[in-house]
Amino acid sequence: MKIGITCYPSMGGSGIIATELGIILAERGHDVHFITSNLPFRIRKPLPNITFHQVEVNQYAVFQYPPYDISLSTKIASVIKEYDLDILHMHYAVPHAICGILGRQMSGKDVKIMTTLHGTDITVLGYDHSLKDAIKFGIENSDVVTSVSQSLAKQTQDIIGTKKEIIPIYNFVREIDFPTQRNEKLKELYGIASDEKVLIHVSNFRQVKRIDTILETFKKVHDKIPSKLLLLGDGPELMEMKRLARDLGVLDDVLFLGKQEFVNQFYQMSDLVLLLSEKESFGLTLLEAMKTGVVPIGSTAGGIKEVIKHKETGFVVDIGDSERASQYAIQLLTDEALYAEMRENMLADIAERFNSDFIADQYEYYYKQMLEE
Ligand code: GMT
Repeated sequence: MKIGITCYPSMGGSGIIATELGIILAERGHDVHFITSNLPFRIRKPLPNITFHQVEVNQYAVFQYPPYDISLSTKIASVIKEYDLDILHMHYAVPHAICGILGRQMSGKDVKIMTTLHGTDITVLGYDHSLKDAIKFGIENSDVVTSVSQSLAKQTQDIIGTKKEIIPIYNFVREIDFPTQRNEKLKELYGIASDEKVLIHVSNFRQVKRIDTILETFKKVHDKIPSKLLLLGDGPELMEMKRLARDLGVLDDVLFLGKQEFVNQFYQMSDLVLLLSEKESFGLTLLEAMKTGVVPIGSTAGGIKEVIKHKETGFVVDIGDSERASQYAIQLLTDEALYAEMRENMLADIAERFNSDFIADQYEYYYKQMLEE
């Protein structure tokens, strides 16, 4: 099949999933065309059947807001025509689903469109009245719509008010990128003593991530157990969270490490991964850490409770409940047998439910189904 893929190419879960899926499809022999503003950052090696088509945005002085959406649609139309695409796979509803439909119309070809919803395109932007109808249009005019969790599928129908079928297909990790292994030596490199436990959180530091709850949880753990908290990522909450860490008296033991490319290495020195968000359609960071072998504690938000099986592969707590999160963390960090049992369950569950080939098969199945219609 000849497949065009559009996503946000910079760091972020939706871009990672779109790129990794494209790589798997290319490895399976499909012709993959990324139509994006920049080269997706996970493409690090030459792959013969992957082509990158850069969207160039006109910066003409009259434009207060350069028309990325129009340029993207035009590029999509030209790639459809030049390469005779069969499928367009648009990741994230805004503006990509809508641009896919416009691009198809401009091309005059009958290319099939799959849209994958990732999270805030529905749970945040779906409440914005300047966008809601456009999102609905994008969803209802796509041939197949998928979401990264069952929770997001349900929320989409409720928030957007559509009866369109939304098919949940979970995210996945490329096994090769996140080998299950520990690397104690890295702790030394970051000045972490060998007897200290390591907690990790990776995000874009927005309010929905509730890093305040992460810090409050860490404070309670730190009071009982020698430990460090690794915070990876950057975003609007960063300065405020540094202030909070100082107020809680844990600043010296919280390592603000900024954006990092090789997150897998940080997971390899971690004992627990925390994701206590207030909205989270899936939480790809959990899966990456879990595949590495790190046991998770998440919140009940969105799809997190589909990723973590409570008391079986990790723990889930109510949003904002740092007390309960710290109790579970202390339990896991002090009871080796419990930790080992959960880790084993977790690795087995990931291999079964979030296996990259198993997930790619599902996308391929719906591609074929669209073409047969
Ligand atoms: O919607 C966002 O916050 C950005 C988006 C992204 O591009 O990383 O994150 C969403 O998509 C990820 C990949 O499917 C999911 O793992 C994240 O849970 C989801 N974020 C939220 O729902 C807040």
